[in-house]
Amino acid sequence: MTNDTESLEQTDGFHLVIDALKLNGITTIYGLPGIPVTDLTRKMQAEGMRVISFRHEQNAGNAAAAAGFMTGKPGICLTVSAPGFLNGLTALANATTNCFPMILISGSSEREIVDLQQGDYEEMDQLAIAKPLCKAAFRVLNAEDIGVGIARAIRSAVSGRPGGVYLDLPAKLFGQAMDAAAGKASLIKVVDAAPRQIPAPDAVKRALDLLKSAKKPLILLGKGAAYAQADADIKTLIEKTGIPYLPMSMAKGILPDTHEQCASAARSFVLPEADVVLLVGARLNWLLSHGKGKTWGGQGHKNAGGQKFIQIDISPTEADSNVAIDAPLVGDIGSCVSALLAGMGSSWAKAPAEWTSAVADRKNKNVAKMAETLAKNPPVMNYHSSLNVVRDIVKANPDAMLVNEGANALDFTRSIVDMYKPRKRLDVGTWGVMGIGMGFAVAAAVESGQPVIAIEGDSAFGFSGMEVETICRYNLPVCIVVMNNNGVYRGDEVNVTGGKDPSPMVFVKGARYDKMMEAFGGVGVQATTPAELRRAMEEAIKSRKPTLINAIIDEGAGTESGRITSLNPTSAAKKK
Ligand code: ADP
Ligand code: TZD
Ligand code: MG
Repeated sequence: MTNDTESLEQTDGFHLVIDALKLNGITTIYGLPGIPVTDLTRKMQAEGMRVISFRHEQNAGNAAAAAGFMTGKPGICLTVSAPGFLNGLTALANATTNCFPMILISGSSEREIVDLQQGDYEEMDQLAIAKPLCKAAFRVLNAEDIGVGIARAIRSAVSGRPGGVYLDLPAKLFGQAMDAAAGKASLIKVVDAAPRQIPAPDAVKRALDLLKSAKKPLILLGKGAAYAQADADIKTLIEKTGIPYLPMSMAKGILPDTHEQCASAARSFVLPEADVVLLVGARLNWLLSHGKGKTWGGQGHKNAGGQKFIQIDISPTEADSNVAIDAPLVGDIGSCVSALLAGMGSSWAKAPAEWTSAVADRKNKNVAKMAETLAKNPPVMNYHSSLNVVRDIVKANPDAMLVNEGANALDFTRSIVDMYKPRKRLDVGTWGVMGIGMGFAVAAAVESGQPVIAIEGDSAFGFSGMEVETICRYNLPVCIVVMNNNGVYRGDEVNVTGGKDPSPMVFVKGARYDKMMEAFGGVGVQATTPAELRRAMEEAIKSRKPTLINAIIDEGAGTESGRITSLNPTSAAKKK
């Protein structure tokens, strides 16, 4: 028997996976080889894909997530079964939490043996384990279904609220042969993977009516706004209305942080004072004190501050998650913002001058105070004197990517280092997770081609530090600055018992992280002064050589948990 699509040539599962990804414009894979995906990585490279091979799957997964955020296409992480899969799973769950599109593709062991729990090599029911931790999870058993499996994974990752998707590919699938023409015909090129979602006209009107009534309006930009790539319309909205705005950490740079309407330096003034707040791709989660409490001018920590909220979000169930949302605007940010602009027409009144000048006054005062602090040059570097250098370097290199993790190293960098362009800042995100550093840095370099500056707490760096070898192997233009204060939050704690073990919070004193980079052929520098740090960073950016600068920071300069000390539980038990 013959039919139209039959030919003499054959293809197999390996090639159908590769062809399906390439057909959908996916040409870079972040992963770690081993049974059953070793040959897949080789064949991917042979077929012209870029395969970035990591030392630990969590870092490959974080790289895929960052790629997803930067490009709007799902980043792909490829792992082996059971332990490799589990190593990648934290990154998948983190991507889902951050609303970043990624697909974790893991090889898996023989279904028959796994399902009877007969003890296969790396046996695990991966699909069942992944399901509650991501947006969607699929398994493909037959080669002719690979096209559908990859199409469903792509759509699930990027449509609606983006997130992580798991795709389970059992070992047997890769070797399955089928007719080449039939295989080609089985592949799907996904059309309009993230369709626009136009907001309802009555919802737009409700939002505009509320905004018009505001005496003290405020716009809050979240990382959803950065992800949406609607930069020009967002800028027009802000400038046309004259409303002060606050960028969340990864929304920094949608407009330059130096923009006159940026209210970051007056955050604690504008949040409780505002009467109408327009949220653009930002959830009222813990990062915004759940929209209530003192931060918002509420009496106690459960009391709302009385603000009215307009919330633009693609997820229809986000509104009212923490406080009442008066005007939900459900749709994609591009469509919602342009609908607001269209509805405003040409005679929209600017935000009241009384409000905008009060915000400007407060901001200017705080900026002047900060400038004084930054100009100080204490004998041992602290967060301010070192980050003052980073601030200048980023200003001079606005196209560079900035990766940032740690506690004090995160909080001070976020507030001191201005960003000038959208989607240039990648950080610990919604979970405040340590370990994203080197994975994000690799993806930032690979996806943008620009120099990457990674500002890392010494503890934070330790979670993914082995990837300095990956950075050297691929010769990526990454400059890591380890803010070395000898510990978690601070380096000066001692064991209160006087025993031999150190405090749980501290590391080896005087550790030379720069030598780690030298071990793999990169440039290592120890910097004890701002001048040394500046020289080393300038050289790293110019040379584009993998560089690690061990920046010595006063070990007493940090505070416990940085800005979120209050989240530490304290005992209510009465003590004698
Ligand atoms: P941040 O931490 O910066 O405050 P969040 O991660 O809390 O930001 O919020 C991002 C929000 O953006 C999520 O609720 C998500 O549903 C939404 N979002 C993501 N992409 C889009 C988009 N293209 N259009 C509309 N909303 C989006
Ligand atoms: N583990 C994971 C995966 N994520 C976390 N957030 C933590 C542990 C707890 N944690 C923080 O929240 S910040 C931090 C840890 C361990 C490290 C802070 O130390 P650092 O930064 O050296 O990175 P500073 O500059 O010393 O504060
Ligand atoms: Mg530290």
